[in-house]
Parts: sequence; C-alpha cells; structure tokens
Amino acid sequence: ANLARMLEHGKLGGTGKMLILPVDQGFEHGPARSFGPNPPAYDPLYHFELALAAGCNAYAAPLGFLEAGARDYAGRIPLILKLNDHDLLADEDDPEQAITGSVADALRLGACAVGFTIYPGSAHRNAMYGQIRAIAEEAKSVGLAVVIWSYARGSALSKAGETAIDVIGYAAQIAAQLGAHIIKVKLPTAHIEQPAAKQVYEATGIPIGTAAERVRHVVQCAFNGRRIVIFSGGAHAEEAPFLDEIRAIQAGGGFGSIVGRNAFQRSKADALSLLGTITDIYAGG
Ligand code: FBP
Repeated sequence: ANLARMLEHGKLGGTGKMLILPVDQGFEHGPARSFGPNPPAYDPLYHFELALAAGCNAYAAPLGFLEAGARDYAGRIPLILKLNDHDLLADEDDPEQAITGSVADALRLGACAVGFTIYPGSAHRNAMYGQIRAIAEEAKSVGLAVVIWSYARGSALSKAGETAIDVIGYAAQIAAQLGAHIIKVKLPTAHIEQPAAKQVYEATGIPIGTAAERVRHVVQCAFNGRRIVIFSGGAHAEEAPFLDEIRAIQAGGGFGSIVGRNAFQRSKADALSLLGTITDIYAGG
C-alpha cells in the first residue's frame, strides 16, 4: 500500500513512472554548497512545497528535514526517511554511512518508505549490506517500502568505475538482492571496469552503445524490470543536456528520476518548469 501511495501520487500517478525530490545534500555535501545557489532552499519547508508544487511522487530527506515539516505535510505528499547519511568533512578512500534514523522514526513521521545508501566498492560495503538487511526486515514488517541508493564508490573502483556500465548493473543487482522495492543508481557510461565482465560484454554483444541501451541493461540487471530502477539527477547541469538524459532514461525503459540539485539549486519558477518538462517526458511513454 505504501509503494502504491508513491506510485499513485503526483503528476505521474498511475503511469508506473516516478519523479522523487531528494534533499539530503545539506548533510552529504554541506549547506553552503547545496543551498547557496538558491538561498530559499536553506528552509526545510521550501522542499516540501517544491515537491508538492512539482507533483513529485515523493519527497526524500534525512530525519531533521522531515521532522521540520512532516506534521503539516505527511498527509499531502509521500515521504521517504533517509536512514543513513555521509558527510564530506573527512576525506576517505572507503566511504561509509552513519545510521541517522530508525524505522520507528519513519512511522512517527508518517513516511511511506525508508531510504538507505550502500556503497558497493567500499571496504565498508559488507557492514552496510548487513545494516540494510536488518532495517529492510523491520521496515517491511510494518508495511514500509524500501528504497536503496546504490552508489558504487570506494578504493576498489577507479573514478570512471563509479559509473561504469558493468558496475552500475552490478550495484542495481545488489540492491535488488538486498530486497529494495525502489533502486536508485547513477546513469551509467559505456566504460567497463571489471576485466572479467569486459570479456562477457564483448563476447555476447550486450548493447551498451547508447545511454538508452545502458538504461535498459541496468533495468535488466534489477530483475528484468521487476524492481523499480530510477536514476539520480547529479550536479546542477544545463537544461538541454539534462533533458537528453531524461529522454534516454525514458527510451531505455527506466522508471524515472530522483532529482535534487537540478531542482532546488534553480529558482523555484525554473525548477517547476524543468520538473514539469521531466514529468511530461515520463508521462508520454
Ligand atoms: P542529486 O539529484 O542532487 O544528484 O541528488 C541525488 C543524490 O542521490 C542525493 O540523494 C545525494 O545527496 C546525492 O545524489 C549524492 O551525490 P554524490 O554522488 O555527489 O555523493
């Protein structure tokens, strides 16, 4: 029922596609970097209003931001409580996340789902897999959906490897095997990181030449479309190339996007215009 609440809400309600506003960047990247480009975004209520006005399927944030507005907004827009977070104050080759909320917090705040980041490729990945296993079990026992941010990074991967097609496909599969209902990954490139995987891609001719083909392959890696795979927006970008990415996600059978900085770092009017175009693209397919 909670998964359906998200799928039925907003401008994409009933299409099977999703557009989610995530605002954990204040924690993940720092407040000035995140909200400086558009100062009204320092206010937590700004994001609830933005998600509502844009007709997003859901709004995702860490505990503090949700506590600031859940009392007034939980019945108006589906909420996803991010249960772990990472900051950039200490440099580390192998990042990990701190647990910053609980399933009980999600219920108290009227959330539909819990969100959790894993870092496949980090030396700490196994601890994160164990944490989400326990959290997902608890969340599902009380009817909450599970959203996994599967972000490949860490000393085992090159920088290009973080978005390599084989690595993103693998990250999507790991999240699906960990029991995610919704999986969030970065848009992959044509780079192949693992030598053993490269041989298979070359020998079998898996089509990965275009962005849409790569999206299709990542969806295939997440149980052949039986799990919802959405793609992250990334750093603030020019509108035209950003919308090309959205069209590629749509053409490749992706389920939608989770767009933070490209929304709240623009003025509200510009953000609503861009998010409106994104929903039009996804609604058209
Ligand atoms: P953006 O659209 O701003 O990229 O947000 C998506 C997101 O997953 C956020 O939830 C998270 O804070 C951020 O990306 C992580 O970005 P990075 O790859 O820079 O750590």
